[in-house]
Amino acid sequence: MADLDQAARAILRGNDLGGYTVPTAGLYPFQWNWDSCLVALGWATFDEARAWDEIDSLLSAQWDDGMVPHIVFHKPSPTYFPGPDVWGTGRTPPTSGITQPPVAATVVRRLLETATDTALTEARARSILPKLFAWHRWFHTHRDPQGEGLVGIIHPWETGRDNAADWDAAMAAVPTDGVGDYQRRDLQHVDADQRPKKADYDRYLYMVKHGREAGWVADGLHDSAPFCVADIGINALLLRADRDLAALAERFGDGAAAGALAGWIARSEAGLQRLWHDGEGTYRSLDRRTGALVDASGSGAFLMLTARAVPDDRRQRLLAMMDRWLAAVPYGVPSLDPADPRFDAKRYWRGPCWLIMNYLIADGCTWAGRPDLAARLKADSRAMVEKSGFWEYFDPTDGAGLGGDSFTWTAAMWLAWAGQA
Ligand code: 9WN
Repeated sequence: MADLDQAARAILRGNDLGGYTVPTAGLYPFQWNWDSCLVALGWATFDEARAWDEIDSLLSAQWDDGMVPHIVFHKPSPTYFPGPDVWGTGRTPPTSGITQPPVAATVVRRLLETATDTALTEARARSILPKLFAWHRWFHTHRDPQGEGLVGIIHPWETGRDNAADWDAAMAAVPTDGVGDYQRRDLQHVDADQRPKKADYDRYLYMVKHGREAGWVADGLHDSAPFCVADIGINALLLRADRDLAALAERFGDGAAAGALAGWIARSEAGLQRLWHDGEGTYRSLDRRTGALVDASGSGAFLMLTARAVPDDRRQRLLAMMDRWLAAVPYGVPSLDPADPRFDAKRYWRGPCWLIMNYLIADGCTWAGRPDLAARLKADSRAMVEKSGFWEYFDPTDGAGLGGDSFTWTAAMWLAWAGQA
């Protein structure tokens, strides 16, 4: 649809602060990690060089140990909390102290596949390969200190699925001592019933305080953090990205990187199967502090299809779960099992649909031999945008737009996928 294509491009241009795109003005006035990578796919549909700038600007804030931070505070803004002073990472440019799902390598491989300017694309992909490899190595060493084939996250914000029910029990164990008074900014932009609760924020801030007091030194944090979960979503996306990075390393003749990646891939393939919950027929995150699988079935599990990591018998059961969820709501994929009593159609990652998740999961459905499911997710994504516009997320019961408006990654997913034939 030409009008919506044009509107989507205008959103990207409007949220462009010069080499990087903010997710939406006001609510998120900085550069976010997985947003920027996925948004590069949207830029590439009409400006390939600008797509690479998006990824380069994110990687320019990479830490010396390899971590790529979840927020880069390129320019100050008073409209978001917590800002650089709360994170206290002491970096230039200022950044947060945690990371986000590593989708960069997957995006880069896709940009290579769809390139029209091959020379530009090859050169720019080759130039960032060492940075991507260093980031993946950071995950596999600092976040998997025992070499279990599962990386741990030390803050729900690292998963990108901030207040998912997956974290409820692990969050309940996080203290709030010493957090003090603070003023949230998100509630000045979005209704409170669409955002995480105060009890969540108190704990989010306690975890930031812990990291700050530990000097954000990667080595100890995995073991000392008050919260540590092997999230099914980030582990699946890391495995997928490892596969994509290995393909890139081979293409550009980096045998050493390809060899290391092959080792990590084998370890993750084995480690991830330990997250299978046979009773429910799905994968679940693992609480590293208790050693137990979490007590919620969330949409992160479907990313195992995106990772191409589900053996045949398990695949049928996981797809049956998706069929059941999609039969329960007119618009998919909901972020939590609609049959879960905690399902909340409007509250952020506890029910609503996200176009970026649909895009990633649809790719997995195609791999799993279910093009009908991939088509349903694309049609639902298109219908939600046509009905409501380019919102941050959508109510799965009626397709209403939620969260921030004129949202960059929703516009990007429209341009790269949902709005196209
Ligand atoms: C915290 C920017 C980000 C997304 C996350 C989403 C939300 C931030 C917040 O917004 O998280 O990182 O303040 O709520 O959950 O996936 O990257 O769009």
